[in-house]
Amino acid sequence: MAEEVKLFKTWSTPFGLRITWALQLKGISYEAIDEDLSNKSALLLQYNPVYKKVPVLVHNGKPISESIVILEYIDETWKQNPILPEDPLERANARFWAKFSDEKLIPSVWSAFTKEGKEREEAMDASLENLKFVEEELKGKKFFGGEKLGLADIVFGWLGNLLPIFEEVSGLKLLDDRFPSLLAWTKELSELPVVKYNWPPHDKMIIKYQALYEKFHPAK
Ligand SMILES: N[C@@H](CCC(=O)N[C@@H](CS)C(=O)NCC(=O)O)C(=O)O
Repeated sequence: MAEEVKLFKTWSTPFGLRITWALQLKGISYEAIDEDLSNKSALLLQYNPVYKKVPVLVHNGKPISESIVILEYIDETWKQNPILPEDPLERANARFWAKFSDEKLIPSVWSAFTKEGKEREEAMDASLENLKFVEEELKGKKFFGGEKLGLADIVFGWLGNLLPIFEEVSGLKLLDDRFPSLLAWTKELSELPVVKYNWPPHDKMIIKYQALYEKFHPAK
């Protein structure tokens, strides 16, 4: 039976980009459906009634939500070009860092982008502290798991495209030469064809996040 793979996403979502990379790494053909999050489709609401968010992967009519869950599903379903290592300890490590990205680093960076005054300073400090942990983990390595792109790299991909947009729009600087290993990692990542050819357009991202920034920081 021919497989049917659909990916509900938006043009800009870093969470959806993870799935695009994974599907393309595996060489899976799929249909991409771009949602308008201000007017979510009935299908999206049907497929992800709990979170009502993208990305959603629909494989032969069955929906899977939450990007890290989807990545693991993809890896278990299509075995070629594995994104999780064989060794249980290494798998646990990849999952640990993926969780750290979404539960610690993203909230701190998001607060630095959206808050003002003392709250922003605290969020910047927290972000820098979190980035230091990542820097330590990447020391002496090309990717999180070693020589090859894996789960943690895919999950941290937003550091390669979204963080520079946040920095450009807000004037805040997080990723600089205090983090040489992280900078080298973003370069390695962005040179991979699967990554390079799928970045959302820079100018469009600036317009989107400039508008968002202004919403959080209205002119006084
Ligand atoms: N934890 C989710 C986060 C997904 C997420 O936040 N998606 C955003 C777009 S970037 C969304 O669909 N937001 C719609 C909403 O919050 O109503 C994942 O990893 O998939």
